[in-house]
Amino acid sequence: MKLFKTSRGVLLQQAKNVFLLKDPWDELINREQLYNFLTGKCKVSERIDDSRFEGWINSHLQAPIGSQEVWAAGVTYLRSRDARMEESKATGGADFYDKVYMAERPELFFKALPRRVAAHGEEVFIRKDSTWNVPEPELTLYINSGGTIQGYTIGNDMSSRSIEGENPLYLPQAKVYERSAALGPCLFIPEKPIPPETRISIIIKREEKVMFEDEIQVSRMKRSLPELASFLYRECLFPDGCFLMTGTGMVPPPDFTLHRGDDVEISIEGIGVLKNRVAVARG
Ligand code: DO4
Ligand code: MG
Repeated sequence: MKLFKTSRGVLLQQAKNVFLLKDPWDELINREQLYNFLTGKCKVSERIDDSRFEGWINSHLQAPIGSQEVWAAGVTYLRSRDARMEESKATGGADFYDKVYMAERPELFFKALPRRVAAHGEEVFIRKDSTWNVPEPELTLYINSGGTIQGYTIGNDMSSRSIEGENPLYLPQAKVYERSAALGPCLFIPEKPIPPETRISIIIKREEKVMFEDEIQVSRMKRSLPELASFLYRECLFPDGCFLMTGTGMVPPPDFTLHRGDDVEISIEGIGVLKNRVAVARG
């Protein structure tokens, strides 16, 4: 099942049917058995025809987030560890990435307030004071207030490699700025947890030319998804639940940096495609 948040209401897609839900987003998704709750909703909600559904998705789609915080896990795939060790070699920060990859405690960091998150189709930003920028395609969990994973979406953890590479203590500036995160296009709520074979893929295009493409399976992640969720909930309360990006397994080669106007397309099997154009904030 998929939930699409639009400025006109929430659309629930189940197989070929689409229903309009009137519930406020935060209240709707913060459930212990979200899949079962939504199954019940299909029986009592108004059906929407295909053309109305498409129209709302094309013109009124929002990121699938209400008042939740967005957090992120780092160095959960070998590729992320290796790329970061390389970029911080000259400044002496490389060991930290290896240590966190091996440690029991994962790297978790605060990523975004909802207002900094781009929806599918909106622009993501690169920083004006950064010379080396990449998208990070990440399976993103929706965890309810009780700490259990209820849904999934696609996340883009936009990152400045030049700022992070200069000093790991600059991580918050490399990661947290206007439109440094994208989520969407929907919240996917399967009956069972997402399978480990699920493929995540990315294509970066510059004027329609493919500049970088790659894919990886979720099974290549070093940690389990519930393990990441349980560390995050150890000493934090999330009354409306929260979103957790689970780390990138794909990093473009060192000579690649994003340009204004590039298109980033991230796909995750079962969920869909999150597409955003790269821009620079005005001012
Ligand atoms: O260690 C810094 C951030 C790592 C990260 O964002 C990732 O591995 O996806
Ligand atoms: Mg990341």
